[in-house]
Amino acid sequence: MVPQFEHSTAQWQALDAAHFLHPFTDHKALAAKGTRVITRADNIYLWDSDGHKIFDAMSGLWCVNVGYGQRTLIDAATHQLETLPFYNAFFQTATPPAIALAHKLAQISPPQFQHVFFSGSGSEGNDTVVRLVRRYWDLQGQPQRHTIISRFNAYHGSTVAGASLGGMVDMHAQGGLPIPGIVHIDQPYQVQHGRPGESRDDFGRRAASWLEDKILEIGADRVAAFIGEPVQGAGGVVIPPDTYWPEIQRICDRHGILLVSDEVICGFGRTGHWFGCERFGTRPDLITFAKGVTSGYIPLGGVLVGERVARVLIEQGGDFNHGYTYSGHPVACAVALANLELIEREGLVQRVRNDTGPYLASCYAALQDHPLVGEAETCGLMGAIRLVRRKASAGQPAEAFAPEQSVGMVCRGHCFGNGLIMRAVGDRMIVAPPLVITRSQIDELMALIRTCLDLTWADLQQRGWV
Ligand code: PXG
Repeated sequence: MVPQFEHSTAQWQALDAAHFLHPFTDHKALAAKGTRVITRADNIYLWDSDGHKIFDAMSGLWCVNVGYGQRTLIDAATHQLETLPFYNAFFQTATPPAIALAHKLAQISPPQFQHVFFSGSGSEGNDTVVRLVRRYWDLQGQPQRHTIISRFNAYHGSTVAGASLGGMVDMHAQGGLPIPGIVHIDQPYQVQHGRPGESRDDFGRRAASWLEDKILEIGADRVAAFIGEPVQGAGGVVIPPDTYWPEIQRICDRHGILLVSDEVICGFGRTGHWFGCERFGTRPDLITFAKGVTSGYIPLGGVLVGERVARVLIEQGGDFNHGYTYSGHPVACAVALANLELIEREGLVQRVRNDTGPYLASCYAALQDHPLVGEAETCGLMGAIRLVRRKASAGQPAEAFAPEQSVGMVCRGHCFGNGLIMRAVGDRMIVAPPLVITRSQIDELMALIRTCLDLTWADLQQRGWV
């Protein structure tokens, strides 16, 4: 008998409040309010336990790239569960799905990547990054090259190393983070750090120069690596100017520092390329991946290891004392292979680059006329709208809401009420729909977004906030 999940919403909420501690949640507040229970999904839609249909414009949690209900992924998992549900990759063993997936990832990634280290999640992937870059510099006879530079407002996961690499100050405040040897520079977000009259390109170069300032402050011979998301996702879809990443690459090259691209969100087609580094013109030494590699059907993450690092690791030999029970889990790897083959077969990367991505961009450009919209911008199939109190006019910059007004949460409430999942990050409303979304579904999304913006505007007028 397979487990049956037949309860009313009220019963689920009572059991949930009694036993389930949710991630990143005020448990007291949630227990009082009652959790929302999602019971099934198809394509880009979800249904909750009351039967409401919901437009999932966040692909689950940035991961369901091929949409829900894809038969080939389900069959791949079922077949592998029947054949070999688990075996490990320790003690000189491997399983066919893990080997085949490593080969496939080498084929679809930029040419410097020929090796992969598997983990169970993006956080574990970034723990691997920390271990790997320090191991690399030890093997190079430069153990003092220990410090990793990251950025404020970055998200690199929630393990101790992941949260330390991340630049979320609220996370650092709980648990004495970051761990030693991890430092942060400001993010390339012009709204926050731009100067009056500065062009986007100039801002991008100036923001990149903060990396060089930090390297010189620490001493280049003490810096191991720089890590960044091509587009900061959880930070609010912060899309850097096109001048930013090429300059970061030049700075890393100049000082011999490893460049790590955290592609947990940007990988596997999200930006209209297999990897975000290809969109922004960098040649990273390591790529962290997770989420879209299996479209979230089953947990899997890892690190693509470029030849610069892999050759040292392999040729110098000696144990790398790191790994996880589920490194190369055969069911997860089988699902990933089916997922990547589906992305290829359906041409989803090209579709995002040439069709749905540009279409979403044009729809977002048309949102600029809305009184609440400061900026509306996209990259591939990621979109962000900044809600503002007053729009920019006659050389005056837009006026932001006070952070304590939490206008993003007000807007998110209207989205919830209208069957749309759009995330709020401060005053930024963000989407990242499944890559299978069609033009007509983008039209449906834009109509929902407009409705929710209108309702938010009316709500804020009533509160006297605009
Ligand atoms: N790197 C990046 C860039 C991520 O976005 C991780 C690492 C960690 O992955 P795991 O699999 O350990 O969760 C992530 C995860 C949000 C949100 O609210 C984003 C993530 C996770 C949870 C919530 O946007 N990204």
